[in-house]
Amino acid sequence: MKIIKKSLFHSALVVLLMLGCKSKAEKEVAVVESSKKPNIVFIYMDDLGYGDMSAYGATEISTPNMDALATGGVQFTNGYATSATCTPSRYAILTGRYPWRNKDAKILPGTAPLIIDTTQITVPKMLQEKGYATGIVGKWHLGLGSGMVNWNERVSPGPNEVGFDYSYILAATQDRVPTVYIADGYVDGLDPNDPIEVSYKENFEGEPTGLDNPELTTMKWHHGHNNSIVNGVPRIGFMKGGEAAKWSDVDMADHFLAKAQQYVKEHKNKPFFLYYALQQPHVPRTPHPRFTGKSGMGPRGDVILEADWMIGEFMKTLDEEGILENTLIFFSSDNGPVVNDGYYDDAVEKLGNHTPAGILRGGKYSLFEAGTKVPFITYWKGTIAPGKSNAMVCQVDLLTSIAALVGSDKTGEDSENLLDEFLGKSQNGRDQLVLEATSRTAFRKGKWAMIPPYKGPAVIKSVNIEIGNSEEYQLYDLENDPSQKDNLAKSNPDKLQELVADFEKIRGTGTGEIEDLELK
Ligand code: NG6
Ligand code: CA
Repeated sequence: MKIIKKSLFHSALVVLLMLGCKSKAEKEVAVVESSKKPNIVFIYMDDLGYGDMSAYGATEISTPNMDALATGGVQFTNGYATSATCTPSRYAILTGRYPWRNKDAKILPGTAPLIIDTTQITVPKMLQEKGYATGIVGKWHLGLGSGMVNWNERVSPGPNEVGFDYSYILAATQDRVPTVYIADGYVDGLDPNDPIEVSYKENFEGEPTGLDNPELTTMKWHHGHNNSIVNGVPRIGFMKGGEAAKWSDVDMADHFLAKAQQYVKEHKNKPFFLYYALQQPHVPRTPHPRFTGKSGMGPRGDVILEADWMIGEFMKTLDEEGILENTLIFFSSDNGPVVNDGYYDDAVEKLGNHTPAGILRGGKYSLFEAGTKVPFITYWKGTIAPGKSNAMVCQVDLLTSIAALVGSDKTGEDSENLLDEFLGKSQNGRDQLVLEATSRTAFRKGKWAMIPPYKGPAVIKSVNIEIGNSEEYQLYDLENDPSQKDNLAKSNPDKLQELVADFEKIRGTGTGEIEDLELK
């Protein structure tokens, strides 16, 4: 805090001095300066694993631009998404509220209604109140509208109704329809004579599908993903019309980068918040041809390199616009990694020695560490001193921490003020954390991880991930056993009791309705 206070004090002093002896124009400039708040940027990856960056130990792939954030900022080794899938993590990062409190915070179809209450406090709303311009570019996946959506009119409520002045999004995921961009609620490039229809229940007559027309696909589905075909890729869900508005998959990363850069350029003179939510390395992995084959690891590796390049270009823009030293960046991922997530895309065959989860057990969908422990970095050139931190921090903490930074009294229901940790001034972090994976929850306290018993398969075979189900309680000492090999529940009953009691205090005793994964 000290540095910030000092610089605010400094600018206030400058104002006073200037008011005394300068012309009117100069006085106005000085007043603007005095209210200068840092820009805040979230760079959010989709399914990037703890072991997918060289800064986090990857040796088979090189991510120099992501690494530059890690080595120039605070690199957290105990940083968590709240959840092992996308929608719940994205709910928490914006609301500061545990996603398991909202029964609708599960992987959403492209037709799902908005799951954030429009009266709920969110990071962008809190920042709007503090005079920030707020924008989102990239993946949304928090639902749109309040019932049946008509994609040919303005789609609302959506990001603009929960705090973003500007939104340029893909509605759900790259593998789900509608495969169009939505700009402030309107489908970008829609021809009114070719309206869009979307359904997750049944196909539209005469429209080809991955299931019936494999000859029309250039990417083959492995499980799920056999509905409407767009650009040769069979998707989840059915869609008709909207030809002119359909996105080009291979250009998506460049397209979002250009929007993010434009946003920065247009808002560089006021404090802004930008949520830049990249779509990689989630399926379908569709690198631009200039990245194809570059990783030697197939499309999954190629899109990680592509994303890394995008981040480098984005950082250059902040630098060129002269605002790098006035911008606090959070970099993270919404959940852990998955290799085969539903397409035959060589990810398994060409993985070689790469370990997307590093030494962690599990992956996306899992209550084991790899589900939620993700790369997590804060970067603020000139303000944050580079270093590593093993403080336990979570994306749910951003709301309250950022509120503290900008002088807002808003807090998130489950969001702790970890501003000092994020600025690299404290290594304390949270004491405890409830984690979620496909509607099941588990607990972290200190160095301990506890997973309560759950029925169901131990491994989701289609994706080949251990998701943490067991008929017995599991207790792991993460300091001595970060790969969770040794279940200490039986040998350490007191510790187990303590964690179960603390967990149930927060979570209640019922584990709620378990999401039907449909991954088999
Ligand atoms: C699953 C999809 C998977 C991915 C995931 C959402 C199938 C068989 N699998 O249901 O491919 O889209 O949902 O990923 O449909 S997330 O990162 O957005 O949570
Ligand atoms: Ca994800």
